[in-house]
Amino acid sequence: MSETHTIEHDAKARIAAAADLAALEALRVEFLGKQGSVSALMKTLGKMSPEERQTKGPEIQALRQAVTDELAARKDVLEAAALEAKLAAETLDLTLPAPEAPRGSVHPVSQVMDELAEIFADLGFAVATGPEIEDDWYNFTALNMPESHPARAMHDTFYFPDPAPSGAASGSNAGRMVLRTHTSPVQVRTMMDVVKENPAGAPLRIIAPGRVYRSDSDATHTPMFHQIEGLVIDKGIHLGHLKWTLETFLKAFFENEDIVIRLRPSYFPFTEPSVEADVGFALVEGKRVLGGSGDEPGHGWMELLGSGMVNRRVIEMSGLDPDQWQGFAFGVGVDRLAMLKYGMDDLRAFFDGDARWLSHYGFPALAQPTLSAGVGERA
Ligand code: 2NL
Repeated sequence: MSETHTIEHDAKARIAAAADLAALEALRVEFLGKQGSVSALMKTLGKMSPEERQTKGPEIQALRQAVTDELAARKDVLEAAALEAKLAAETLDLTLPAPEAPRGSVHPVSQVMDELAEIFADLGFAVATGPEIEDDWYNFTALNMPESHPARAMHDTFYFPDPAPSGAASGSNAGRMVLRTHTSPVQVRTMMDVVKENPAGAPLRIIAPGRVYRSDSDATHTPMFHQIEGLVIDKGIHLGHLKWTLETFLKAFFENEDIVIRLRPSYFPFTEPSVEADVGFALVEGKRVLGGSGDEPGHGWMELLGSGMVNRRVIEMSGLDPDQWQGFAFGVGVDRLAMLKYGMDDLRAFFDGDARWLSHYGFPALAQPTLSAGVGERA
């Protein structure tokens, strides 16, 4: 056998036996590298006679091509095998559960606020927010509570010590800053924004949820608590609209079509007439179960929220014409709603930050309340 045949035979056998890409690369250097055996043969061409080169030339070129092809073919096979091995070693089982990790929970107050936003969004209400440190005017005066009004004392307000820099007449509360005692000032601000945008006025449907503050602390009162107020302004609004809205909201919130409410005359400076809404309950094994008229034997009425037709003086102070625009408003404690719906009996535990309480009463962070899935579902 000629030398080219010997080399080709040897190369084919060893390339076929190369176990990995590194071994194959060593063979490439051995045959085709600068000092390689095929390269050495190429160099002999120069010293040959033209006749010899005529026959040996193509033979050596063919050898070089054959070895190159063998190397490339083996490389493809080895690379495919390497990829297969890598894929087999690196598979991820995407059906495995996520690893254990610290998990927070959504506080029942946040959950209830989300539920309320969802329920009222469905009724066409937008969510309005505003400052917790309020100007005395927005918190009281604009709500028909002049300085002499006993309701200001009724509210046990946290006043800031210094008058606001804008400077009001001394000896007056005007310009004084307070921790807002209700979210009504948010609604006043929203009405005034509407007038700024449109001096003739425009209809409005908002809820104003958030923190409010009163200097009051006992088993059933905390100095900070959560309130949600609702306000509808339009033409020809009457108590019937208020009653339907409250009934519809409470049925959706408690996920109970049997909820019955009773409106009872009351007094708030910012509404006229003012009505308190009671919700009927039945006593079942000593526990209050909401639903049905409270007038049946073994039933009763529970005071739940305050509301009324917006006082025309409030509409006027917000810059709207009270002969054109009417409205209703209501206010309810969010903490109280959460306790009633989810069965907590101690308000103070809401603000202790006890991790065991939070993991027991909290909600999964990824479970957003929706009307279609049920506003109060835990999973
Ligand atoms: C309660 C009762 C209420 C309002 C809040 C309101 C807001 C504006 C105008 C008129 Cl801008 N009213 N809000 C009305 C009636 C009752 O809250 O028991 N709160 C704890």
